[in-house]
Amino acid sequence: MRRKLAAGNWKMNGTRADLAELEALCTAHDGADVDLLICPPFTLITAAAQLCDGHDMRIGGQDCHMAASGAHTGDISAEMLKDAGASAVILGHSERRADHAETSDIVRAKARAAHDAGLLAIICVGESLSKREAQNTLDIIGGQLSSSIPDSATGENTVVAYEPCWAIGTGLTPTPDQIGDVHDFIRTRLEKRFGAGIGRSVRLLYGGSVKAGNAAEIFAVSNVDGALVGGASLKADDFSPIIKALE
Ligand code: G2H
Repeated sequence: MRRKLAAGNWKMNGTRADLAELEALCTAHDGADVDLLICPPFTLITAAAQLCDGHDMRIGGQDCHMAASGAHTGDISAEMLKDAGASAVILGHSERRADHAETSDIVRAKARAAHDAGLLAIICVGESLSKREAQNTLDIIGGQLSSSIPDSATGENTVVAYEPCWAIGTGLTPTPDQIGDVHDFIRTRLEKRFGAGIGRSVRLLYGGSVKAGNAAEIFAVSNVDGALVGGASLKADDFSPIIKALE
């Protein structure tokens, strides 16, 4: 039985004042029947982790470098995230793939570094609108899965997030059938590569314009084990109903 996960991706949003939202979430959801994670910007990780200490809320990063240390100005290693109090990291988000030319090979190396540091790697995959319209969605997702997930993946250290690029921050969402088709495909691919034990234990999140109004419908889809939520995770009043819909 896979435990559900509600993960918030604050992206490049948030200063110390916004930790009040995190505090409200911590208080409201202690004892939640699902796993909870907020991934704030790097600058807030230490303070966020201290704030959440003793609560049922974990903190994660939004990226890490593939190397353990070295001359990489401006980058952060997986070990540094862990040291700052993070227990997870989002990798291969489409905004990183687009803004920083991250390939699936790079994402795989980063995920390997995350595993080595003891972090949960949330590996994102998703097709562009043109690929969806050309009916190439499953080819794209299959390729991203093969190249982005390292052999070290298990159900404990890896989560896969399906985030169609055209649904991110746009207010557009795929139909439940479209989400189900992709999630079932991902599950089958994981089972084929890693065997039934690991393949069935990796949690699959949907991400892309999840909000209170569509969460229940999305969570009812087969092989959806939770959500990676961007805009609607910034305010406790927006994220709380999504968490409740998952419980
Ligand atoms: C997709 C998602 C969070 P949003 O990027 O990863 O963002 O919910 O704002 O579409």
